[in-house]
This record gives sequence, structure tokens and C-alpha cells, in this order.
Amino acid sequence: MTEPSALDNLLTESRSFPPSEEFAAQANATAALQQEADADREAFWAKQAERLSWATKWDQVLDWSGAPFAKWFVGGKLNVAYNCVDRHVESGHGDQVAIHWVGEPGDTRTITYADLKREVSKTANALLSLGLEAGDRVAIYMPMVPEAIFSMLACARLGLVHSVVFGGFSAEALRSRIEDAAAKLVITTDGQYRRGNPVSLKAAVDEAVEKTPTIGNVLVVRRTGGQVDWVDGRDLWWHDVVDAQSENHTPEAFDAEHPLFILYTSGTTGRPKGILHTSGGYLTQASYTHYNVFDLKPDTDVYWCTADIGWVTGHSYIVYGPLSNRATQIVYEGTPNTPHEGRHWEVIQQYKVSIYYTAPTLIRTFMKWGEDIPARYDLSSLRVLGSVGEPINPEAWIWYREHIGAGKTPVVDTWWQTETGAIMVAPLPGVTVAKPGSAMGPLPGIGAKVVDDTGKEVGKGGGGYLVLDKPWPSMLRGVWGDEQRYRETYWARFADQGYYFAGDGAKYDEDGAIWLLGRVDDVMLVSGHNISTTEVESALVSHNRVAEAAVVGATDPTTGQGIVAFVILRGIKEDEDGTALVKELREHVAKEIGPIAKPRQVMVVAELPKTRSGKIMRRLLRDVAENRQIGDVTTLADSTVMDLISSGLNSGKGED
Ligand code: 6R9
Repeated sequence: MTEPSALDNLLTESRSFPPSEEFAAQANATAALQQEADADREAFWAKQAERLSWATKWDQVLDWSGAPFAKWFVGGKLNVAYNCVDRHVESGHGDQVAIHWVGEPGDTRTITYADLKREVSKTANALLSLGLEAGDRVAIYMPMVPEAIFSMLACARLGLVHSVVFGGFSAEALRSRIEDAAAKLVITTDGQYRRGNPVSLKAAVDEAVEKTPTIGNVLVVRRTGGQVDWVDGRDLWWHDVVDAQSENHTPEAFDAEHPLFILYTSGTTGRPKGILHTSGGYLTQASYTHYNVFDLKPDTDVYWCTADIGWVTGHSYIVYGPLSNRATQIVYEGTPNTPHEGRHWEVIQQYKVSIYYTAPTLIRTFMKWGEDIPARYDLSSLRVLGSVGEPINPEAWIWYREHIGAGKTPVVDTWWQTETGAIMVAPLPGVTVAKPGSAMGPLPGIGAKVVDDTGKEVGKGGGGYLVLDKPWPSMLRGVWGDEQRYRETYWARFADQGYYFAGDGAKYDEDGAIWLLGRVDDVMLVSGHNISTTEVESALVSHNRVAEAAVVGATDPTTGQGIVAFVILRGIKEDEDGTALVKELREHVAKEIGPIAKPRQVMVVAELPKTRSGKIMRRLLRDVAENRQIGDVTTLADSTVMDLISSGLNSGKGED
């Protein structure tokens, strides 16, 4: 018997989309970029770093002698906020809009680069007046209001390390993150809008800081005007402290390796890890990738990334990447269906958005809502579409290009992680012949490959593990306060080869393009075959009745594990014969990718459990499929979802 492969390759995709000649002719990135990177990788990254403004130039591009702790642009000094704000004003672009802010209730703010400089300077002066010093940690627990961005940039300007905690997280999640980083200040708002209603945020801060003695002050932006409890001496209104400050602040240059931020990522199990990023290398790669992958033209584009700043995508592709490139962008406070399901398309039409970057979960939701909704709006300004967060199923990719991109925009599927800091694997929109569902290949300057259990690269058509085989500028510089965890989590699996292990399964297709196949923790072992969740889910989503699908492996007496699928249907019909449809879906998967992947059970559900950034939490579905007590749900976006799923299943509905 041959050894089972690390991951089976089941799905084949023959459609491909080259860039139009017109797009290719005007693209920022051409094929030369790859040649330059291949010729001399360090010289290539030095050239990318030169796109930024440095107070002192580096004397060494990369020092990897302390691996797995990298130092990039050794000896160089810069100010990250100066690079994102002041230099654009100095080059004569003070009147250019940096942020078109759109609030959920419909209020708007227009913030130019000159405005941004004033606001960030005032905020920096306010933080100084509170006694904060370079290296101190600041927790930012806020909805998508402009002050959240001013706060991040003010921290960067002063060398303070920000730790943004998603505004939907609980008081306990905030408390543990404040404690781990020993933060001195929390910046928050009185409340936030959620699906049209104001809800409190400050109350969670009050609860969290009761048990975190390192916190000296709580700085509160008034957003909803709701009732707040107040602790005199500790709590301060933003408008009292910031508004009175001077608009002038001279930025100081910090070492390229000065810490910029900590961002906590929970992964699938265990205590959240504080992922640490530093300044020069991080900004270099965030800026480079934003410019080349989205083809940003700062004078004409209107860019929109729909992420929350509590997610790494918000850090790198709302704050640092776009602002370093002098982008004009939309920042939207609300949910995509408030006040109606066409909200995003309305914003795109109104502001003539040309680059739109979102997550597969939202694309599948738009598919479920129906293509007639985007069809009512003028989306002709769009010229690049992006995707991030999960594998994008080929059908969702096609739908996105067809119904949002008028069948002609490039779609860039971007693979990266909190840990990688910036995009690693993605097509270049003017160069790559893209395949729907594939992130294609490592960007110029990046080393990524798919290897087997022994660390050997698999051949074309082979599946295995995605690894990063060369250090990259925006790589994490460790896990805050836990060196051992950093080494064990990322560097132990392929220690002999010195590879970073990302935790994702992947494969090469026959042309060598990379396909991401989901987290390796989720891989299903069925009759000796390692089957990825992604391929079975993509097969299900390719059926015209399936809007979303999540599959998990559940213990099976004959096959080891059996595939259990949870599906959300498109267009539910009353009095439909569920049994017939379930049978059809099982057959459909068998036909698309083979009988080995045929689900043992298909359960029709109304919702799937997801994290706040939209990733499906298969761990919880596994608990359901195996009739176990449901595990930790603190990072679940909607805590009622699991009850709904369990009760639906216990009544036996939708089972095969
Ligand atoms: C940016 C971000 C990282 C994990 C990553 C992978 C999944 C992200 C993906 C993708 C397939 C893509 N992921 N982008 N999988 N294709 N284009 O999402 O960071 O929240 O840390 O998650 O997300 O599993 O390992 P983070």
C-alpha cells in the first residue's frame, strides 16, 4: 500500500482569465517585477523600502542570523505616521481626500490628508499629555469611526504600540488582551451602531478595566450619545482632551525594528496569541502589496476595503497600506444590510469606488441575496476586485467577477495571515492569468511552496502543506511575551528545513498554481484519504441551490471519518421535498470530485457559525456532528447561531 498523500487533490478547474490588454498596459506591476525579485531578492526589497521616506537609511537589508527572529532594514529609522500622512501634505496633496467616512445611520465625514495630519497631531499631543512614552501599549476598542484611525496613527507617530481589540468582543476578551500586553490606556467610544441600533461599548470597558490595574485612563469618543457610567480621574472625553490640543506635532524617527502593533489572533484553539509587528519591514510590504496587487492609482482611484480595523486586514489594507500610498478610500461604519441589502452597491455608485476588497463570506451572502440587487446600481467605476480571509470557491469567484465586476475586472484572491502582516500569495492583476478559486502564486519577493510531511516540495497536481521558505519584511517578530510559543507554533513543524508553517493545506494544480485548501486542523481522513474541507465545500457551492457550505469530519465506524455537510440553501421553497434535494447534493459532490468525497450526511441550516472576520468555525460544527458539548464560543459573531443549528438538528430536520 502506498502512503496516503498529505492532502488529496480532487477538484479540477479549467476556466482561466487573463488580464485585458487594456488593463495590462496601464498596470503598476508588470512581469519585470518578478524578474527583478529573482535576480536579487534583497536588492528588490531595498527598492521597495525606498518607496517610503526614511530619516536614516539602513546599513543592512536583512539580518536573519537570529532566526526565527528577523531584522529588516537594520539601522534604518523612520516614522510610520509621517509616511502615511505628513509626507503627502508636504508633496502638495493636502487637499486630497484621504477618507470618505460613511456612518451607519447615514452621517458622513470627508477627511483630507491635511485634516488627517491635524487630527493625528492633536491626538498625538493628547496622548503625550496623558504621560505615555514610546514603547507603552495602548488598547483601542472602537467601532469603525475616524477616531480609531487617528488613534492608531497617533500611536505610530509616538512609537506607542497599539493593540486593537475588535469592538464586538466581550469585556473578558478585552480584559485578557489588556492584561497580556500590560496596556496603560484604552481608547473607546460611548457606544456603537449595530444593525441600525445604538449599543453600549463603554460598559464593557468599565468591566474589563476593573481587573486591569495597568490602565491609567480611558479615553472616550462620543459616538452614539448613549448613557455612560463615569469614573472621575480615570475616564476622559475625547472632545475635552483632544480638541484643545495644538495641531502641530513634530514626528520623531524610530528604529526600523521598533514595535508598531500587537494584534491578538485566537487560531482554532488555545489562548489568543499577541502577534507582534514592527515598523520598517511591515510598512514596506504593506505598501508594496497594496500598490501592486490592487494596482492603486492614487490620483484617480477610490479604494474600499470592507474589513474592520479589529482585523489585520483593517490594519494593513485600511490604515497602513492605503495611507502610505496616498489612497482616497471609503471607510464604512455599518453592516452590509443596514438599512438595506444594496448598501455596498449604493456606496460604490455614489463615490465611484474603483477598487473593492472584501471576504468570501460576504460574496456568498450577496449571492444568497440575489444578483438582482447589485444589478440595480451603477457599478461601472469598479476596475479591481479583491478577496481575503478564506478560500474563495470557484463559483463565488465567477459570480463576483460576473455580477459585481461586469464580467471584466480582474479578481485578486489574496492569501495571507495576521502573522504574515501583508499579502503573500496572490495574482498580479495586470500579469497573472487568474483561475477562479486559486490564489495563484507567491508575490515577487516572497517564497512560498507546498510540501509533504517530510518537508519535500510536492509535484504538480500534489497536495500538502503551505510553507514560507524565506523570511519576508512584514513577518511577525514573535508572540508577545512568549518566545517558546512563537518557536513551537510556527517553526517546529519544519525545523529541519527552517520553514515557517502557516497551518494551511494547499495543492499545486497541473500548471503549478497554488490552491489553498483550508486549515490542516480541519482536514478529514476518510478511508485513508486526506480530504480538504475546501474542495468538498466548493463542490457543494457549485450546485445552484447552495449558497454556503461547511463540511467537517465526524467519527465513522467504517471509514474512520465520515463527511458531514452543513448547507445554506438559495431560494427556500415551501413544501419542498428536502430528502430529494439532500440526495441530489450528495450525488452532485460525488459527480464533481469523486465518490470518496460524497458526504455521509447533509444538513440544511439557516446560518453557519463564523468568527467576526467571517471565517467558518468548523470546530463548533464538529462538536455538533459528533453530538458533543459545544466548545468555546467567545469568538463567534452571533452566539445564537449554535443553538439554532443544534435545535434544528435534534429535531432531525434535513438529515439524510
Ligand atoms: C488576512 C487574514 C489567516 C487564515 C489563513 C487561511 C485563511 C486568508 C485566504 C485564506 C484561503 C485566502 N485565509 N486568506 N485562505 N485563501 N485568500 O485572513 O488573516 O485572520 O490571521 O487568518 O485565513 O486559513 O491561515 P487571519
